[in-house]
Amino acid sequence: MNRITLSPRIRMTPYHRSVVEAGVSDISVYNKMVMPTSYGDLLAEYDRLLNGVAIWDVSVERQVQISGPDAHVCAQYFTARDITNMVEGQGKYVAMCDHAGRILNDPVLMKLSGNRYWFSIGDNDMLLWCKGIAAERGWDVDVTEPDVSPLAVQGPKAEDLIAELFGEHVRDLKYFWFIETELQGIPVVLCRSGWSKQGGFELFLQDGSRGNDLYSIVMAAGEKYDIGPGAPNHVERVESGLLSYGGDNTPDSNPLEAGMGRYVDTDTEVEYIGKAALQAVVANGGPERVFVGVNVEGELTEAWPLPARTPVTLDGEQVGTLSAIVHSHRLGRTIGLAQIARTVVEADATVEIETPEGRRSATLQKLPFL
Ligand code: THG
Repeated sequence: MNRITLSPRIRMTPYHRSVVEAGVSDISVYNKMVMPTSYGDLLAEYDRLLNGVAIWDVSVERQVQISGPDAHVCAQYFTARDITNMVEGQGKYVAMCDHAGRILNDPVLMKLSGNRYWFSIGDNDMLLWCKGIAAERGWDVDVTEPDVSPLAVQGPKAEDLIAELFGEHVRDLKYFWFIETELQGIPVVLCRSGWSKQGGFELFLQDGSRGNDLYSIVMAAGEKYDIGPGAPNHVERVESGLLSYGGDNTPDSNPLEAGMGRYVDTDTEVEYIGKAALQAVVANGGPERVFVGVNVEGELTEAWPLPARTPVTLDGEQVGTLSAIVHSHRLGRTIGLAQIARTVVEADATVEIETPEGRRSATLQKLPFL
C-alpha cells in the first residue's frame, strides 16, 4: 500500500501546488486535510531543521474561532487553564478536556481580541464539540472554522529570515505571542510558535487563495539561508519531548498523564469542563501515569518502528505503553516516549519493551531528552 486516493473528503491545503513542486513524497491526513510529512530525505530534513531553516505546510492545524460577546467565557469554559489574565496578541498552550477530565486536544489558544479567540487545534473534531456546547449553553457566540492556514518557518535561521520579511520588531515577539499583519498584501497572523524546539514562527495565512504566493515569497527570501521544505520532524520532536495528541496519550488520559501538568490550573475560580475531575486527581495524590522518556538498549533496526502503543512491561506485567521510538541522531542512541505507571517512574525502575526482535530493557528519564 503506497498510495492515498485524494478526493474532496480529504481537503487540500492552500499550499498544495507549492509542496508538490517542492517534491513532497509522503503525506498523512490530519483534521481531514492533507499533511505533508516528508520530501524524501528525512535525515536532510532533520539537519535543515537543526542547522538552517525549513518551511512546513501545517495548514492542518485548523483554527476553531470563538467570536462574539460571550467569547471569553466560552473560550475559558473549553480550557483547563486560567486565561483571565491573557491579553490581546498572546497565545498559550492549553488542554481541552471532557467532563471526566480526559484530554480532547492540546491547542495553542490565541486571543485576537476580547471577543475573538482561536483554538489552533491538533487532530480531533473540536469544531463539533465547541459548537455543540456553546449552543447548549445559550452563549452569544459564533463557532466557526475560519479560512486560516498556518505555514511554519522553523530552525535557527528562521528569525533572521522572518525579520527580513516583516521587520526587526519580530525579534521582540515572545513565545506564542503574535501580531496581525500582512506580507505584500497577503493577510497573515505572525506568531512565534511551531512544533519544534529549534525556534521559529508560524504565518497564519488568512486568505486561502494566496497560499502559493505566500509560499513563493518565503522561499525566495529564504534562498540565501538555504531554506528548504520540511515537515514536523518525528526524531526532533521525540528528542524535545513534544506531545503528539492522540498518538502519545491513550484516549482515557487526563492532561496530567499526558505531560501537560504545568499548563493545567486546578486551584482557580474559573469554570471549565473537567475541572472537578482534575481537582480530584490532584487531591488523590496526582496522576496514575506519567509521560516520560525511555532509553532503549541496542540499535533501532529496519524491523521497527513498533506498532502504535507497544506494551511496556515490568516482571511480565504491563505498566505502560510506548508511543514513539527513534534513533536520536544527536544522542546516538535509541530513545522513545511512553506513558508509564507513576509508581514505576518514581521507583526509577528498569522496564522492558517487546520488540519484533525480542525483549529490550529500557531506563526511564524526564523529558525533554534535549
Ligand atoms: N502549531 C499550531 N497549532 C498547533 C500545533 C502547532 N496545534 C496542535 C499542536 N501543534 C499543539 N501541540 C504543541 C505542543 C507543544 C508546543 C506547541 C504545540 C510547544 N511546547 C513548548 C515546550 O513544550 O517546551 C513550549 C510550551 C510552553 O512552555 O508554553 O511549543 O505546532 N499553530
